[in-house]
Amino acid sequence: MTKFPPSGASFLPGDRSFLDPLRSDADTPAAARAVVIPFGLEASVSYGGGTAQGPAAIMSASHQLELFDDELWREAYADYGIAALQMPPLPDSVSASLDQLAAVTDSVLAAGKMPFILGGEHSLTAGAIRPFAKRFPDDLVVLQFDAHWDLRDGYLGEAFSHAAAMRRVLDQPGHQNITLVSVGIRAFSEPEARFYEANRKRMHVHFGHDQARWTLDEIVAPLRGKPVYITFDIDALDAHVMPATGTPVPGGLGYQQALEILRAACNAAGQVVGMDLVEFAPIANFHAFDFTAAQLAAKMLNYALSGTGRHSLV
Ligand SMILES: [Mn+2]
Repeated sequence: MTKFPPSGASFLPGDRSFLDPLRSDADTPAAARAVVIPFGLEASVSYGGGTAQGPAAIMSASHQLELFDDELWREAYADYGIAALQMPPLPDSVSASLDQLAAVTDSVLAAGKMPFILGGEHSLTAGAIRPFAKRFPDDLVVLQFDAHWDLRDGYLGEAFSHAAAMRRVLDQPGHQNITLVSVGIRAFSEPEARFYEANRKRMHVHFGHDQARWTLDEIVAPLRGKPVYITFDIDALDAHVMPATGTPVPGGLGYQQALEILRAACNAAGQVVGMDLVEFAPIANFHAFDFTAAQLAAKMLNYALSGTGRHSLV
């Protein structure tokens, strides 16, 4: 039996956990189905920094969110329960950090709970995904929201760079059946384009420049009935909605548009097995963006674990 919480980690007390400390499940973290893992990895940043502070800013802004979900028309968190972990200090190297995260994610899954990692830079997904690849070797689908494709085979000498995150997900040793669905992509290099051309069987992409032609049905078709891991790089959102990120790119998703796709994805998936929200880099004294990131995180949990029905007023 795997130990839970995993060794070195502990449950955060209610007043430092996710959402309002006065929520009804604040004293029963062991019973929670969702486990928030704050993981402020920041090692391979290529432009603006600050994502190490992302998890703490999201956690603290989450205390200001309404517990009542405006679409589900109830305090949706109570359907599933939320615990948050205090992680041990990060090791020095990126690869040791990814090993640590893979071990923690594995223990959360072994306990029958859904891990939700708050980053931190996108390279963390390459570690987080390992236990999922092991458990769902035949049909795991990774749904990526991102401005960048992250398909480089390493960047600036770092194989586990944030710019290589999805490449590392797709080349998990022994796991060549992972499918990648990418939404909002609008900044990538020629080698990444060529990699896509050579791997189209495993990849579906919805480019930013094509937004007017996207349909929800088309985006979620590969997810139907499958185990789905959602990785949401916050720079998928348009830079005017979310400038608090290291490498913002114009021409991205609106907030409600992102929710609409998330809702459809959670509805289509056989099961959402895990999630991360990465690359949030808070801007000091500009709390609107902390709140946006926290609200997005809460919506992801509600859609994944509580349902996707709208305004069930009966
Ligand atoms: Mn990314």
